[in-house]
Amino acid sequence: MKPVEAADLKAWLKLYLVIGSANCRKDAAEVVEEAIRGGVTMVQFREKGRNALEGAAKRELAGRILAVCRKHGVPLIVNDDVDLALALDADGVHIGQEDEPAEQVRKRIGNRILGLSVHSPEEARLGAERHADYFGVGPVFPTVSKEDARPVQGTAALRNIRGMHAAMPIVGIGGITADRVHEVIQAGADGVAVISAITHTPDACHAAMELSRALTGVLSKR
Ligand code: 3NM
Repeated sequence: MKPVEAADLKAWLKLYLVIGSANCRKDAAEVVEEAIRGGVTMVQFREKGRNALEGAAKRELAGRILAVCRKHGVPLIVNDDVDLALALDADGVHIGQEDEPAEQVRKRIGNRILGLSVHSPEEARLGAERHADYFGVGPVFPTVSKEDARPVQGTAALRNIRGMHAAMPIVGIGGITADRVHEVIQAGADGVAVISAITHTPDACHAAMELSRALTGVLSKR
C-alpha cells in the first residue's frame, strides 16, 4: 500500500462523518448509507460513550459500516482501535492525545491513514513530527457529542495551526452545522467533521446534502 497523497486526503476530509451507535436513533450503518448518498466523503467509526458496543457487537457494526463505505468507494477510519482497524482492513485510524501514541500506531498500521486530534500549535508540531497524515482541530464550537471535549477554540486554533502547517490536511470538528461551514473553511480547514449535524436529524441524506452544498460553495471561492 502506497502512502496516501495529501491532495486525496484533503478531498476525503471535505465532509467527514464521525459516527457510533450512541449517536444514532436508528441503525448506524443505515445512517452511514443515507449520509454517503447525501455527499459524505469519509467516515470515522467512533464507538464511544455510555452504552458503547464492545467485542463482537462492536466488530459486527463496524463490519456493516465498512461494507457500506466500500460499496460507495468512501474511506473508513476507525477511532482509537488499531486491532479493529487491522482486523477489518480499514483505511486508517484516528487517535486523540490520550490514546495509544502516534509513533506506535504508525508502526502498526503502516501506510494506512493516521489522523490525530490536536488542540494547539505545540500538539500539531509534535503530530507532524510523528507523521500524522491529517489533523482534526476542535472543538471549534460548543458540542453536545463529546463529554470530555476541550474548551471551545473558535476558529483561532485552526488559523494558527494552518499558519504553521501550510500543506497538512486539516479538518475542523465540534458543533459544526451547515451555516457555520464557511467560518471553518475560511479559517484554513480543508473540510468539516460532524456527528450531530448529520446523526441527530430525521433525514441524514438531506443534512449531508446541505452541508455538502455549503462546503462546495465556500471551497470554490478559496
Ligand atoms: N472530537 P458534533 S469535538 C468527536 O474537539 C469530537 O476533538 C472533538 O460532534 C474535538 O459534530 C467532537 O456533534 C464531537 O459537535 C463532534
